[in-house]
Amino acid sequence: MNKRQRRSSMALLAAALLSGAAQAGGNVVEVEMRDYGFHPAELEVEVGTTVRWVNAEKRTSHDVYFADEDLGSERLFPEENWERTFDEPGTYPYHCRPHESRDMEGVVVVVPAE
Ligand SMILES: [Cu+2]
Repeated sequence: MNKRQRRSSMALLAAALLSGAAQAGGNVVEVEMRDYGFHPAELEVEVGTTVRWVNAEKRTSHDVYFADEDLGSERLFPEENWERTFDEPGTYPYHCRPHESRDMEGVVVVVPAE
């Protein structure tokens, strides 16, 4: 391998590493909690994505609770946030426990990475 070939194979390797990082996820997608709702309430993400729920209210606190898995956040006060990374494809419904009676709910649909 001469110098020029080596340089071009290094460039290919770097490109491969970069695209690999993108495909492996690592993206963060935000869901806003405001007006007693999740925005967007329905979200589709690729495996490996982290979803960050941000409380955008002025005063009200909320939480994020996945009842099927008995997993979720603590009470989130304005400007606080909570994250979950999704490593398995599937449908993940959740709701806000303090406002279940107001139908404050959402769903994350996790699809395989392309
Ligand atoms: Cu709530």
